[in-house]
Amino acid sequence: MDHTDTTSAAQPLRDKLRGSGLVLSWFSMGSVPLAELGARPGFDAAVIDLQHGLWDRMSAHLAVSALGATPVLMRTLNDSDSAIGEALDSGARGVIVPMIATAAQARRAVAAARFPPHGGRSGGGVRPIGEGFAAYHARNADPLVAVMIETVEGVRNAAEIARTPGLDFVFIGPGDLALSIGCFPEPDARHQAACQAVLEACDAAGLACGLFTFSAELARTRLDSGYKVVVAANDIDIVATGFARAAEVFGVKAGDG
Ligand code: 3PY
Ligand code: MG
Repeated sequence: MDHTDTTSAAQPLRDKLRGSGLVLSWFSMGSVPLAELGARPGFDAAVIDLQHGLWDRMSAHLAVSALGATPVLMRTLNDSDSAIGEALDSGARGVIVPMIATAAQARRAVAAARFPPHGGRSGGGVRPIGEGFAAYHARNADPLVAVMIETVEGVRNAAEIARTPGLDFVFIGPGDLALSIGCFPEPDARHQAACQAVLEACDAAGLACGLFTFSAELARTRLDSGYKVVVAANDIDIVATGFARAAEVFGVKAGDG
């Protein structure tokens, strides 16, 4: 499928991926107003995390409305056809599919996001039908698809995964990768080498590579070192550190009653 379709709703994100990269905000707490506030500074896209976040189907749908012009990507619950189709039915511009370890899994994820004849996605859903399915289809037949490499097996297969036709980027999950390598919670040289191997595999395939970053400062550093997708802020850390900082002013430490 042509990835320079100017009528595609995902095209502005694809252009940024090829240019300066994507700086994301990330939302796990299942709160529509929190996502609305957090997306206001104007990051390139907001991610609604359906894998580890507290979102249900309705709140994820409402978050897409509340975020208005901010493009939304959904991190899906898993790599099943139904999880990918359901996430896209919300009106999201694309999906980030977790725990992909093989090229066959990556190919299936891409196919699950595309309508026939390019894939197997079922047509339907409140937003697509409400918009008028023909118009929806014309703009959303080619959503952004990213797969997460976050296991030792995924790193081993990174070169093959990165060559998956129709894939927009690979996204590294550093936390799960550390668990898989056996160096959680202190990533070591093996972790660094694994991330570098994935980045190089993507470079060789001409594919953008991103990774989850836990702070804006780290996001900036990673962007400067060749990664094309980073997370500037996530709601759990922003809320937790914000309250902790306020408590410090009063000399209150975590655990004080
Ligand atoms: C990981 O670090 O494993 C992630 O999935 C980040 O969200
Ligand atoms: Mg993970």
